[in-house]
Amino acid sequence: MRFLTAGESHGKELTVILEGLPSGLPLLAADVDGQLARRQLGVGRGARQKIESDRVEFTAGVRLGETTGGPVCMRIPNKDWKSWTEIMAAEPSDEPPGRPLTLPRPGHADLAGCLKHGLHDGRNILERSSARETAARVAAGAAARRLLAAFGVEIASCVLSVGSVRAAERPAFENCLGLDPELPMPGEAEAEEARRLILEARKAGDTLGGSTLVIVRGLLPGLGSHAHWDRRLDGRLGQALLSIPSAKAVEIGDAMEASTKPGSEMLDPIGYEEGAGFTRPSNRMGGLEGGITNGEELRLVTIHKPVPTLIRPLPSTHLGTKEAGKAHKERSDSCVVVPGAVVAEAMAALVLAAAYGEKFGGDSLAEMKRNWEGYRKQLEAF
Ligand code: EPS
Repeated sequence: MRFLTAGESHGKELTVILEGLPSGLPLLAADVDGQLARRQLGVGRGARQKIESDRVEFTAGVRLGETTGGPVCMRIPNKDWKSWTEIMAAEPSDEPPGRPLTLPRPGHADLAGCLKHGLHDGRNILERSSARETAARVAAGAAARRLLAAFGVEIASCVLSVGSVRAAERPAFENCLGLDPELPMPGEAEAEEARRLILEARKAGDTLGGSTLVIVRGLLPGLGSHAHWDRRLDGRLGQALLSIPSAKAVEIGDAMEASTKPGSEMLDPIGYEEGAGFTRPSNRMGGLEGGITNGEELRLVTIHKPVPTLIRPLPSTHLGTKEAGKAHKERSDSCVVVPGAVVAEAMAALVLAAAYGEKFGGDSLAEMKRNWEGYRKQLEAF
């Protein structure tokens, strides 16, 4: 399974092509729109989300409510495009390009992208590196999660920290459900303090980062492989999560704490119960051992940096004149951990759906199900 996205933040639309879904998978626009709506929420979201109401249109690969087995193509129009038709036009113009970006934002792709492409106007870099692109990923992720749901796999997430405020503990799957979608952080006092910090940062023209937790339950043991570096599922999930624009680090299970304690305290003992099979009293390894799922919940923490577009910008240097100035200001979010959790869910879903495809193969959902049932019987008989 693979996907490609195209589209600029203020271009006409975002497009995603997802290839590798089996035929016969029920998939509705409503499945995708529900996830797109979640991505638009969050304390700290900026004015752009008031303009957009993201909806998907399938243009290929879905017929009469089911996947055909061909590539699924989805488009998400940018409503804001109507204010950018000249600046973002595909055809050349005699006018100088509008709204150039000449003072790169520290922390964004602007400077590195301009150096790489030999540009003194970073507009093209801003447009494509914008986190607007994550809407297309969430659309692809929604289809992936539909596939996983057919195999009893469920995904939830929450915000673990915002700036210096942390949730008192890392929650269980059930405790991620029913949290306030505007700030899904466990613990009322902590969530309230996080909200206060975000609003304070916004008022000060500043931004905040934080961390999010994705939990996946219902995964069978045996996905991924210990046999080669690029088949290890921890590495593949890490790459997927680290590709989220705000992500700067990923932690699997309680890896940070595990690194400070002896193995005798941090590894998860192996037990056995008739009927239930192998049991683990703890899950500090976060559901992955040796690059393979072990049947426990998958627990993935993503660390998100503060949004680089500051309303009170940091010093920067003009790309042309090299004169000192203040970094480019663009309408932006003051904190993206809430949508960041939704995007992390989508990226995890895409990797896991691919892993299900690899292990259970099949051109149709029915064929995949047969292979999955056969493997489940193998596990039961173990
Ligand atoms: C975003 C849309 C963007 C930004 C934001 C994410 O739209 P605009 O630039 O028109 O406000 O709000 O992008 C970033 C935070 C970033 O750093 O690129 C979206 O739809 O998620």
